Parts: sequence; C-alpha cells; structure tokens
Amino acid sequence: MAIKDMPREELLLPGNAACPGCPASVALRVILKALGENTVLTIPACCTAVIQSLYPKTSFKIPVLNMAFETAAVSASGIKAGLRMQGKDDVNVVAWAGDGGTYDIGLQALSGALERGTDFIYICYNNEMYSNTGVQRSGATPYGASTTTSWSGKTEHRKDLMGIVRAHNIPYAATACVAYPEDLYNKVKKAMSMRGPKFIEILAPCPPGWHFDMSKTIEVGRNAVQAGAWALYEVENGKTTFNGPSKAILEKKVPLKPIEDWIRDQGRFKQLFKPKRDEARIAELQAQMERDWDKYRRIVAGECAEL
Ligand SMILES: Cc1ncc(C[n+]2csc(CCOP(=O)(O)OP(=O)(O)O)c2C)c(N)n1
Ligand code: SF4
Ligand SMILES: [Mg+2]
Repeated sequence: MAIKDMPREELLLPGNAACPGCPASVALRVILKALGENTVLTIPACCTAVIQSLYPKTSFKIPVLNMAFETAAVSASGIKAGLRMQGKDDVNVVAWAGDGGTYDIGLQALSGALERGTDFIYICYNNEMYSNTGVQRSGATPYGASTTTSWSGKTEHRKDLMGIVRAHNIPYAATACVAYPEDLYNKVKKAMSMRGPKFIEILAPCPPGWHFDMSKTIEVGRNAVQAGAWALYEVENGKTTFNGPSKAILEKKVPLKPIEDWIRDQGRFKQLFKPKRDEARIAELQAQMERDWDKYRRIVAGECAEL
C-alpha cells in the first residue's frame, strides 16, 4: 500500500504530548490507519502513555487502556476475553508497548499470552531504551550505546527478542521500521487477517534519547536498515521472508555497510569516536551485525530453527 493510498483519517490526533520527531507517533499514525476504528489499544507505562495526553483529554480516537508497566500482553488477553463474552470478537485488540515493557518487565506476560494463543496483535516500538523515565538502558539497547545507566557505553549486546518470540511458534511475527511506513502498514494488515497471537517489532529512532536532530528520525531509521543494523523480515507460520533493502542484503546483492554508517550521527555512540576512535568496540559492533546476518541466512536456508 503506497502512502498516498492509505486512509486519510487520523486516529492519533495532533496536539498530543509527543516530542517533535517522535518515532512512536509516526508509527502509531500508520498502524492506526491500518487497524481502523474497530480497535482497542492497551498501553503500559511508556512514552505513549504520555503521548495519549492528560485526563480528561485524549489524543486517540479509539478506546485506549492505560495499564501498568508489565501488563501489556496480559491486559490484552483480558480485553479479548471480555469482548468475546460480549459477542464482539471482531474488535482488533492491540497491545502497544515499548522495548522496556517488552524485552524486560513485560516478557513473561508476553510469553504467557503467546503460549495461550490469545487472538491479538502485540506491537513493540523499540527505541532501544527506557526513554520515558530519562533514557535508561534496556535489554534492547545496543552494545556501545550510552544511556544514563550505561554512561560509557553498554557492555552487553541486545537481546534476541525475535528469537524468543519465534520459539512460541505463533502464526505471525515481523520486524518493521518507521522509515518504511508502507512495509509497516502491510504487516499490520497481514497480522489482522490471521487468528491467534501476532507480534510486530518496530525500530523507532528517538531524537532526544539517541541524540540526533529531530528532523532526522526517518533518515536515521533508513540508515539502520540500509546499513544492515536493523533487518526487515516476517515469519509467517514458521517461514521467514526478508523485505525491502534487507532482502537484497540477505541475498548478498547489496553488501553490508560499515556499522559506522549507522552509528556515526548518533550522539549516544560518540564515546566510540571521542576522545579517540575505539577500534575494538566499533569492530565488535560490526562483528555482531555480521553474526546476525549469518544467522538469518542459516535460518532462511533451513539450517537453523532459531531466530
Ligand atoms: C513496575 C514499574 N517500574 C518502573 C516504572 C517506571 N517506568 C515508567 S515508563 C518506564 C520506561 C518505559 O520504557 P519503554 O517500555 O522502553 O518505553 P519508552 O519509555 O521508551 O517509550 C519506566 C521504567 C513503572 N511505571 N512501573
Ligand atoms: S522520548 Fe523519544 S519515544 Fe519518547 S516521546 Fe520523545 S521522541 Fe517519542
Ligand atoms: Mg523504549
């Protein structure tokens, strides 16, 4: 679906509390165009809990539940059960949570809902940190990135969340990025067409947390995908397909770029370049990216069941 053909109606209203250039609001606009009004969102503590504005006003034109940090998936299960009892099985139930609420504190609730087969869509907007509370590290923060709890750069690599999700054998799991709205829209539409648990993770470059100019959110997201630092793919009933620029990288039609192309313009990585270039840590980031792509190729080739 081309952007010009997407529904014109906005279900996330302007004048909300998002920062300028906020990736969460960009992604929400797109996903709500795909989902339409027949949707209930459940949102745990995260930036979007603020974006939805202060009571009694709201920036959403659909019902939204503001839930506790760890409860995105379990609240979705409850909403779905309640709607089913009312004969409203056609309502889209969507959990929308940050990476902290997904990779970390909400992980067991997510696992439970996936295992129970809850018929819902879980969407994680991944800005790779706990941004709402002042940019602390999360399980999604990349190696070498600075946060307020990893000042000199995180010393661990990010968690393989898609691998964990995939291990639940759900009908549909996909990655996306705010810089590719058509791809995101199509993935939400595909998720809506299936029954059972569906999971979508969106890379969401955050200007204040990653330290880049607010006008560059889309550019930074595009750089992530084109450099190979973030892969676009979907896992449909166990079959993995790569999309957009990631397909060309997977098939080696386009080479992986130096990781520097991705990290150079983000202040959160400046300690890798100043006061002097940290060759070891830049090389480790590059090596991890190459390990990820080796794994993707083995998965697609059917040699490895894990993602
Ligand atoms: C049990 C609990 N612990 C801590 C908090 C404080 N808290 C609210 S939002 C948040 C960070 C959320 O991070 P993430 O899920 O990545 O969303 P983002 O803020 O990045 O949008 C934290 C730690 C809380 N609300 N509840
Ligand atoms: S901190 Fe980042 S994710 Fe949160 S509202 Fe601002 S731009 Fe959006
Ligand atoms: Mg976050």
